[in-house]
Amino acid sequence: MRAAKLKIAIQRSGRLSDSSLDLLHKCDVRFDNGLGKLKSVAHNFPLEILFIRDDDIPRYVEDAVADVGIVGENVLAEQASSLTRLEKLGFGRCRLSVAVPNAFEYTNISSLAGKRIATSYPGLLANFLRENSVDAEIHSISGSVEIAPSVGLADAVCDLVSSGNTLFSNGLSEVKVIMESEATLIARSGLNSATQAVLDSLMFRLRAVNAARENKYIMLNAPNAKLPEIQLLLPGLKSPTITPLGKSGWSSVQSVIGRSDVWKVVEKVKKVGAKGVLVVSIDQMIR
Ligand code: PRT
Ligand code: ZN
Repeated sequence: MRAAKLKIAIQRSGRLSDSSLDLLHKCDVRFDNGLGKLKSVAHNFPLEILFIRDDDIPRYVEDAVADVGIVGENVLAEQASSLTRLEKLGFGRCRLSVAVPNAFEYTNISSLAGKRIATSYPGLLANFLRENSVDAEIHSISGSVEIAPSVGLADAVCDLVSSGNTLFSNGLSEVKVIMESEATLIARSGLNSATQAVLDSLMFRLRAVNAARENKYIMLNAPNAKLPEIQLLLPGLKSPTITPLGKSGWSSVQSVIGRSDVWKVVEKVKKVGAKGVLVVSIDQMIR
């Protein structure tokens, strides 16, 4: 009997492609992904990777052509997809926002009444306008939404924003965030038990990689007299590892800290008397 393979659909070429590939590689799944490839089979894990357009990913998963997929929450919401969201993946972060030309006199969302709004997200925009009882005209376009006001096609836009540079360089100001989004792992229901087991194993790795990304490993040397203070600053997973150094009266302390706390913690341990502080990345972390 052939071993079960899990089929994952990821974006072929676009903003989510590199991070999706990177995530699989960090999970130690090895495969070739030559340019233009539509499909690849992993060498060391029972996974088949399908490379497709992001908008088609939910449909591929619904139709059981793929078992799981990586796609932006914005695409799922626009397609009103009811597929199971297994895990937020922490990349492809953006927001769907309404933006208006700088000269537009905007006070609140009622200012959009009677206006033409260009968007590639007509479903989400329509819901938003309905929920806020604003009657506006939606112009559905598939790309270059940001130029619609300057060419006279619309009075406002509703588009994805990450850095805000595109809006800025087109003389538009973001006035209302409709939704926040990030890449998400989705799955169809009803996987057979063998395929589910492969998914469980991939999820185990994926969560370990994600947890690791949020944390750093810190190592430092400290005078023994300062250990109680340093221990309070470095709670670690259980408690820090403390081992004596060759030099008497000194110890080496090792611990895991949140990525966003690194600089704050490093400053504090330094003040308390730590020396030789090293901060390193973690590949996988299992709590
Ligand atoms: O060809 P395919 O259909 O697969 O790709 P696509 O062109 O439809 O999508 P792509 O690759 O542009 O985006 C894929 C996914 O990335 C989106 O569905 C979002 O989930 C996510 N994402 C994250 C973004 C952005 N950030 C983003 N900034 N998608 C698009 N943008 C665009 C936005 O539309 C605007 O044109 O980038 C511009 C704004 O960027 P900033 O940085 O100037 O604000
Ligand atoms: Zn697309």
